[in-house]
Amino acid sequence: MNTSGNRLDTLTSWDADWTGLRVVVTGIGLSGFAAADTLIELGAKVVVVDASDSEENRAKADTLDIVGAHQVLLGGAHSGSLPLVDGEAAELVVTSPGWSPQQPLLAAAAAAGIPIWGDVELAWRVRERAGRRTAEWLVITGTNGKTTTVGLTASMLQAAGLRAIAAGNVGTPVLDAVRDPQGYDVLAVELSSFQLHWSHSLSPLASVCLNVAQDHVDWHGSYENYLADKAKIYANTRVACVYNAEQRETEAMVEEADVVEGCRAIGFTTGMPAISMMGVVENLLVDRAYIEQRKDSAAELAAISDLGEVAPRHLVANALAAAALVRAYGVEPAAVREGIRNFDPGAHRIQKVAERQGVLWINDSKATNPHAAAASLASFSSVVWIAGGLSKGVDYTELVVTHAPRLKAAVVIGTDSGDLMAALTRHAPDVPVIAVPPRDTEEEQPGGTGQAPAEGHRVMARAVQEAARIAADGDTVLMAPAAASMDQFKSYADRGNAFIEAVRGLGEGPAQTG
Ligand code: UMA
Repeated sequence: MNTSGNRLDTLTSWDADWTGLRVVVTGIGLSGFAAADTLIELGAKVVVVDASDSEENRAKADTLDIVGAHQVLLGGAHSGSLPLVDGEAAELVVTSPGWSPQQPLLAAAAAAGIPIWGDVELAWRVRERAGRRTAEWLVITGTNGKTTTVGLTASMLQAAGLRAIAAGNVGTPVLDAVRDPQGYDVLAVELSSFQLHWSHSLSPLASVCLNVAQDHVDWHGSYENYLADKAKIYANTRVACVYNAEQRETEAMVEEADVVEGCRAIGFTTGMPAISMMGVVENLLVDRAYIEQRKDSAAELAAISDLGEVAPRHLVANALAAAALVRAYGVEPAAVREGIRNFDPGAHRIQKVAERQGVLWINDSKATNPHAAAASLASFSSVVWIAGGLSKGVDYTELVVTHAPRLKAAVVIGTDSGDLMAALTRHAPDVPVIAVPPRDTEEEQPGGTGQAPAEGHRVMARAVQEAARIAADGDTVLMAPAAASMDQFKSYADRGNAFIEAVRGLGEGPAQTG
């Protein structure tokens, strides 16, 4: 029986008594390292576990040893059972988001009744600290558009003269933002479904779930579990729960959420806004939620053209969601507009790479699930589609059925693309499919390392050559894989860069015909 419950209940600020708390931290990646480092600084007894004994992890382990970790256990042998901390059972596990609940160590902790927090839960608990400002949190989730929206939100806050940063799943662990010595007025926090699963007591000022579609089914066990974790974004929200008025599921999540008394529901739509919504009127982004005369008028926030030359509908929706969050904090319309104008959407999102002999080459490596790939496929009419990767257990039927008519051919990469291949064969039988095998023996260098990233770049080069053979004037070669990248690349950015490199390589000489 675990008796630490009462003690953990008192741990709600940096200045609480964390001394000697026995904690196992799982993972030594970005979030695990930040969690272990924080807990050590707080005086806890920390054991860190990670299945990978890589050189990078060993260097991190050395650093944690120096600052005072009790023990760092690297290698597969350690991640199957819960280690003791200084000879006694752990009182708490703080996990990295990539660790799924089915992972044996976490399953053992749960079975023993030991509480499991994510790094975000820990960050929430330590956000208040004597002598430092406490940042408000605006939290963002959704299957797609999180990173863009969190960037837009931070940009609008900064335009209002606030000290703000985009943190969380976007890349900077929330604990790093919380521990920043200068402190922040507001944090724009991107939360993945994994991070939400391991969060329990967050009470943000405003929250949004941008949209939902199938993703990460393998981690969560089912789509229903995934939705339930996404819905946690709204729990205990204090001022505004922002939902997508064009997707009923997100509104239902708000209706069912347990929020703080007085919290409002604010919708966003790319059409005409009803009362208590942000929306679009004659190419203007408008607010009909936070103004007094909302019954019969709306306030102009920005023009759609402020979002750039081409503003696809989902980008307009993301900007409206971000505006709804910052307006809940009290940011003025002028700063919303300036924040939009200052925002750089970043690479790898429907990014034009080249136009050669009438063929448009587009990198949408950020399309890591079918929902995101559908949005980019819909933007082009005759497509040679480069797709495949880590499927994460999603269903490709709808994507293939909907977009088969625009496919000239599909070039399939990835080590886990069986379901995608099957969907293409079944629902797009007239579309030629070229499979690029994961390991191309012809190109394997003797003595090569065989490491995933190098292999990925070779596979992408071959896929681009195949696409170049098929594409003709008027076609678009679209790399929108509808799958994660980690089977063959370091990240979606690495995959995008491999594509860009390969396309540029085509320009340097006649396309090879393989
Ligand atoms: N590990 C194990 N056993 C496991 C799983 C992982 O030992 O079963 C170890 C790995 O060897 C590695 C460490 O755990 O050393 C990695 O932990 P992690 O996968 O949680 O990754 P972090 O480096 O901590 O990065 C995490 C997020 N990663 C994931 O959720 C998978 C990053 O989001 C996030 O930017 C970072 O925290 C800071 O908050 C990335 C992501 O891919 C971008 N997110 C997914 C997405 O956007 O779809 C959810």
